[in-house]
Amino acid sequence: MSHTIKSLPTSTATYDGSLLRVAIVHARWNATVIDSLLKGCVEKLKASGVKESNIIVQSVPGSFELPLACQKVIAGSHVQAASNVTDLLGGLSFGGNSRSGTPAPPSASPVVVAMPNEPFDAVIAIGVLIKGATMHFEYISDAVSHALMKVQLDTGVPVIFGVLTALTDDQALERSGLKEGGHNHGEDWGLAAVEMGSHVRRWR
Ligand code: DLZ
Repeated sequence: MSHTIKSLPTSTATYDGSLLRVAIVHARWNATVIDSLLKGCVEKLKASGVKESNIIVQSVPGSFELPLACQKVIAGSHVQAASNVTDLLGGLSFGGNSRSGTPAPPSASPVVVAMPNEPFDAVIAIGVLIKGATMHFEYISDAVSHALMKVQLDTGVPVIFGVLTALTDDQALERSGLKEGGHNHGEDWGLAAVEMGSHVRRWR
């Protein structure tokens, strides 16, 4: 197997996700790219044994909203708005192109999920920021990355940094597996959630 020095080598350890509860919080901006990242992420969660019923999905408009939503999801106050992954996989397409100027509408039929009083083992924050003509990109990237780190350190729940900060559309397409020769980073985030969730369970 060949990989560049920048890649994450395949882990020699295997992690069993069958007992884990994972939340995915995703932005809707740049919907085509988000769709692909979400699919890759969910595929790897399931391949690692995480049960569909233990994967909760919550959407927010843009990446700037991710930290607060992650914090609230961890606190368990999102029950009314969450969709489960079956709903997600059944109708995962927000339409539009990778640079739609507005966020896609929320999922057409949100499912109210009964939330047992069990904590999440990991939360995956997914967003796609693409550099435009203004400084928006820099401010949001900086604020969101710091805030997501703060959420995980404040709560003790791993928050997986699934935010692409792309300088071009092409970079975003490549990193979401939508371009020939690219790689879907959503897959890595699913695996990271299972690994970190498993570690934190042991460290409790
Ligand atoms: C406003 C904005 C812009 C210009 N670009 C993006 C983007 O590339 N990716 C993304 O996730 N969100 C973007 N947003 C929306 C902000 O994240 C946020 O939703 C709004 O500023 C409202 O708080």
